[in-house]
Amino acid sequence: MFLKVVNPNTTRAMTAKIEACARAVAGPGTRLEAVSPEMGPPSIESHYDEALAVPGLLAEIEKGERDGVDGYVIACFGDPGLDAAREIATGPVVGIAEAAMHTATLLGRSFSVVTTLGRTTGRARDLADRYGMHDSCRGVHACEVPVLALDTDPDARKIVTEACLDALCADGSDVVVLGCAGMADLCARISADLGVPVVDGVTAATLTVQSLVTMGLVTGGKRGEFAPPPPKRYSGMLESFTTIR
Ligand code: 2AL
Repeated sequence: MFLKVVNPNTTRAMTAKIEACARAVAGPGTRLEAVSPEMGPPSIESHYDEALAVPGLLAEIEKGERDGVDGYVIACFGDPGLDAAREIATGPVVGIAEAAMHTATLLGRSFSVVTTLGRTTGRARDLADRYGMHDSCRGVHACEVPVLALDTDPDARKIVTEACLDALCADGSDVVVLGCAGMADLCARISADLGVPVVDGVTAATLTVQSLVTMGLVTGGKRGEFAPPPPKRYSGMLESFTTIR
């Protein structure tokens, strides 16, 4: 099968890290491609960043359809553009927040999310509610390390680890969910250091979409809400997104 992991920000070093984490768990029969869109923000840590990341992300899904991709991962914890991507993709599309939260519910009664900046906690909370995690998600906490500093700040792992420990203590939860794709490479070490399950969404989403493709399942049977969007001519800078073939 052919899976495409889209990092919806344009920082290619982060995409390479995400690709390594996804490849580490993909099965031997899985071909995996990880990409950044050609346009968009270098990191996604506001509602504005998220909105402007979506067109580039959707262009990558559209390209994936032409390339014969069987399933997609959206590798940003805000799950940007997830529903729209599901409309235009033939196969399943899984966001890392939804995959990580669902995985966490299999590992304990409750989980805590540790994300980057405090300003992103509202979005994570909204997603937890949307995914029916109101009871399981005991808290969403920020480590206040910006997305790109996860790679450049020599203390990043220590700071994230301490935030995870604080979250576990404050919430009394069983599991930690890492709230950024840029934390994927920290997961195993933090889990070992804290002795609790720590879930990275890139890993969880890659394995989830691989399972869905293996099971031959597609979003909503590609009918109703998730059928391809009605043909429409888009204008201005969005002209290339026109859905009239
Ligand atoms: C993220 C993420 O996963 N990728 C990105 O650019 N921003 N999430 C976050 N909470 O900051």
